[in-house]
Amino acid sequence: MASRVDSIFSKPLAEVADFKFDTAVVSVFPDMIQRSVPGYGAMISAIGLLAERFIQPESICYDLGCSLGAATLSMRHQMTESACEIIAVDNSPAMVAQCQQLVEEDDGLIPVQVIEADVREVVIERASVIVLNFTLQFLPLSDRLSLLTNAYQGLLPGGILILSEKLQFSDDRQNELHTDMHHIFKKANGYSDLEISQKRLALDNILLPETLVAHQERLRRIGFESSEVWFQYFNFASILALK
Ligand code: GEK
Repeated sequence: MASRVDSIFSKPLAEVADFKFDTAVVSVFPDMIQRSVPGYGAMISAIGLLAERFIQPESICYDLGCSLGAATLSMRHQMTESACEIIAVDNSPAMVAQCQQLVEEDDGLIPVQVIEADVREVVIERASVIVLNFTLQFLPLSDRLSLLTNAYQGLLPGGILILSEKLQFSDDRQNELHTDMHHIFKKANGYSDLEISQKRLALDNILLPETLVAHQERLRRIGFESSEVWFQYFNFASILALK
């Protein structure tokens, strides 16, 4: 799919509404996420490699908050285990429709089901790999424990959770530094100050980052044996949690 260039926030808006994963966002999403999330492409590639390492026979890989299925397709093309499938879930109808089309156009052999649903309502079972690539951060804080508990319970022994999130830091100077560096990253990728500040406002109420310690403590309380950061670029990190 030829992704259009993201210019959604390029004109001054009288009022900046909360960000929505709608048709306009879907049409520019690959460009938007590449230019906004430091290390996104590297993480997507590595998710495929991790899935290949941890896939178990006759198990399921879940991509929760799949957007256009980048992690799904990366896993599909790396895994050689045949008797398994991938379930990709998103609650944005526009994302799901486009993801479904991309999966159909893709030549991978592993079956992929694309489901329009809220990740909080998905039954997770026989999972060897669960991916939450920048999705948990959009859920209310009070819903995160139950989603991750559900994920833990649906994982097979030896299964993994890949949890990528924008991070907050407990030290104010670190917070400021990483926020600045993220903006410098976006500017280097062609976004203007206006685009950066309007997008930031649009995400203010809906993207709620937590600290690494908060993530790791919750994962430990749920039962994950260990969780470590395997990738970080400024305030964007990915955690690998082992059951
Ligand atoms: C990628 N993982 O390219 N239920 C289902 N989906 C949800 C929910 C929910 N409750 N809340 C948000 N989403 C992708 C990128 S984007 C991250 C993930 C970003 C979905 C939402 O519709 C969107 O598609 C996705 O989570 C977040 O690897 O844009 O920063």
